[in-house]
Order: sequence, then structure tokens, then C-alpha cells
Amino acid sequence: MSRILLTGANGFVGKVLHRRLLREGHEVFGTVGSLPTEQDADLRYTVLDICDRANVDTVIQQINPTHLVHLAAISNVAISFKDPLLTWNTNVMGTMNLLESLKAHAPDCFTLFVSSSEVYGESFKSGSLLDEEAPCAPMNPYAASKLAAEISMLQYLRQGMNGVIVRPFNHIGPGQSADFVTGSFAKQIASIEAGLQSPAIKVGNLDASRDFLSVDDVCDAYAKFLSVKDGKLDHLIYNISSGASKKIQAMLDELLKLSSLAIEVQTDPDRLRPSDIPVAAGSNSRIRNELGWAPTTPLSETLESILADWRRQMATAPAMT
Ligand code: A2R
Ligand code: GDD
Repeated sequence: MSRILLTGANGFVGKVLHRRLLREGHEVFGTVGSLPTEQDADLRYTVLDICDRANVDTVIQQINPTHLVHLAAISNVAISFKDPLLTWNTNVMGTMNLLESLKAHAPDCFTLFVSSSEVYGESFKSGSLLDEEAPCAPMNPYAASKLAAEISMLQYLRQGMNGVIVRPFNHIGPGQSADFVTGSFAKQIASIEAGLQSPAIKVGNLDASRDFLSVDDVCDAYAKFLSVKDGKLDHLIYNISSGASKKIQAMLDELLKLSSLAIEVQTDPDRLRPSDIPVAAGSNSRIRNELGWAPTTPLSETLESILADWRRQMATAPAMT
């Protein structure tokens, strides 16, 4: 049994992974920036601001983890454009606080650092499936901060720390915030169906394509990394991707088809970014060959479950005045 420290435990991925690791019989210590107002009864959290080094030291010393899964981050690209300082402080210095603390107090801990496919940035413009050797050329503050955190993590790995860097592509599912594309579209459709919004959906760039995965498949991958014996992996960096990309327009069409209402589509200039990766798709050969991981959830099933979740939430939302 492992003692797993899970940062970002009340985030979208953290909640799914927390339950999954508990089901597998691990001891899991989920940390959160601040306690949620409504807490899931089965999940218990420790408050930890990863930007506060003293707080990090206290928690690492108390828990003495065998594994760290580092999810906590400013995870939204649009927010990173608005607040790059917060993004860098959290994503880079927060990560370094954890690594420094592990080096001092739990040097044998295995760290799974969750980076992002966003680090490839401009390289996606080649239009080909990118593998882990593709050059990294971030196109936004979020991606730049994740790459900086990767570079700092590599120093610790070179100095003998045990761990791995993963680059997940877009992962979606019920529970994801409406700040992300499928959550935004599904929430609006459910609001319209519930009579809470006029029958028009606001969208951003529909021409972009992304490599989408279900959050459950991504959590499967994370669990596989944690179960590798002695943390001995052949590489330091792994993509987590489906290997195919899908247009945002096609995702919208599929979600709209799940509703019987006629809904107008309106471009909202506020949803367009100063720069947006046009097409993102990643090779998953490395993780497939070395860990035997492959995604199994059909995208259509994931979209249905996201919309069903928003319909449930909207059924209890206050009516439009
Ligand atoms: O601050 P909170 O309690 O809302 O927790 C957020 C946490 N977080 C922090 N935790 C500790 N100290 C901080 N200074 C701090 N700042 C943020 O990170 C939140 O629960 C979590 C991120 O959750 P989400 O935004 O829902 O991200 P998601 O989709 O679960 O992504 C997980 C990871 C991230 O590293 C992404 O960049 C990557 O996967 O794609
Ligand atoms: N958020 C949002 N809202 N995006 C929209 C919208 C909208 O209304 N309309 C179109 N888009 C487009 C965005 O311009 C982008 O091209 C695409 O949909 C996906 O946007 P997001 O869902 O916000 O995700 P992301 O690709 O910027 O980043 C996500 O994936 C990364 C992995 O590749 C995040 O989950 C990151 O944390 C993650 O690292």
C-alpha cells in the first residue's frame, strides 16, 4: 500500500483520481488550496497552499508520502493570459516548493508531475502527431509555466529523485468547470433546456481541433504510472493522448444533436484567445508500448455523460428572472 499525497484533490481530475486510488486500497492524502463549501462526505482533505513553502514543509513532514501526484495548478489557458504572475507562481514556484521539500524530507518519494500537451505549442502547426521528442514552443502563459516546471523537475530527476512527467492532452468529463469547452457548451445547452437561458449558445474558436480523452482514461494512465515497480520507467516524459484530433465544431454539433431544441450558435469575441493552437494531436506509442495503456471510453459516451451531469445540475438551479 502506498501513502499518496494528491495536490489539487478538489479539482476536476483530483476528485476522480482520489476515489480511484482509494478504491485501489491506497492511503490517499488529498490537499486543497481552500476547503470547498460543500465537501464530498467520502473525501477528506488537508489544506495546503503550495505557494507557501513553510506550509508545504509541514504537510510533507506530517504525511511522509511514498508518492506525490501533483495536480494543483492554474489549469485554464484563458485565466493564464489574464493573470500570468499567479500562473507562474502557482505552476512553477508551487511545484518547486514541493520538490525542494521532498528533497529535504522525503527523498525517496516518487513524483508524478502532471504537465500538459500545451507545452508543444507552435510545434502543433506541423499538423502531425507529436511524440515526446517534438520541440516545445509554448503559445500562452499556462503552457510556458508548465514547461518551466518540467525543466525544474528534470533537474531534480537528474539529481536522483524518482518520478515522471506526463503530458495529458485535453481530458473531459462530468464535473469539469464550464471554463473549459465541453463544460461550457453542455452547461449552456442544459440551461436553455431548463428555460434558464435564451436559445442561443455562445462559443469561441470552433475551427480549432483537440485530442480529447475521457478523464477516466487519463486517471487510468496516472494509476498505471503509480503502480510501476520501484518507479523504474524507461523514459522521463510521456504523452497521454488518444492519437486523433477532433474539431471543436464537431464536438459542438455532437452535443447539439443530443438536444431536441433548435439552438442558435453565436460567436462571443470574449471567448477568442490572443493565440490559439489550431490543431493538437499526440502520439501515444510510448505509453502504449511501455505501460500497456490505451484509452477505452468512446468520446460520444463522454459527451453524453457531461450533458447528463449539467442537466442534473440545471434541474436544481434557480429560475431565470
Ligand atoms: O485552490 P483550490 O482549492 O480551488 O484548488 C485548486 C488547486 N490549486 C491550488 N492548490 C494549492 N495551492 C495553490 N496555490 C493552488 N492553486 C490552485 O489546483 C484546484 O483544485 C486545482 C486545479 O484543479 P482544476 O483547475 O480543476 O484542474 P484539473 O482540470 O483538475 O487539472 C489537473 C492538472 C493540472 O495541473 C492541469 O494543468 C493539468 O492537470 O492538465
Ligand atoms: N474554454 C472554451 N470556451 N474554449 C472554447 C470555447 C469556449 O466557449 N469555444 C471554443 N473553444 C476552443 C478554445 O479556443 C480551444 O481551442 C479549445 O476550444 C479547447 O479549449 P479548452 O477547453 O479551454 O482547453 P485548452 O485546450 O485550452 O486546455 C485544456 O487542455 C490542456 C491539455 O491539452 C486544459 O484542460 C488544460 O489544463 C490542459 O493542460
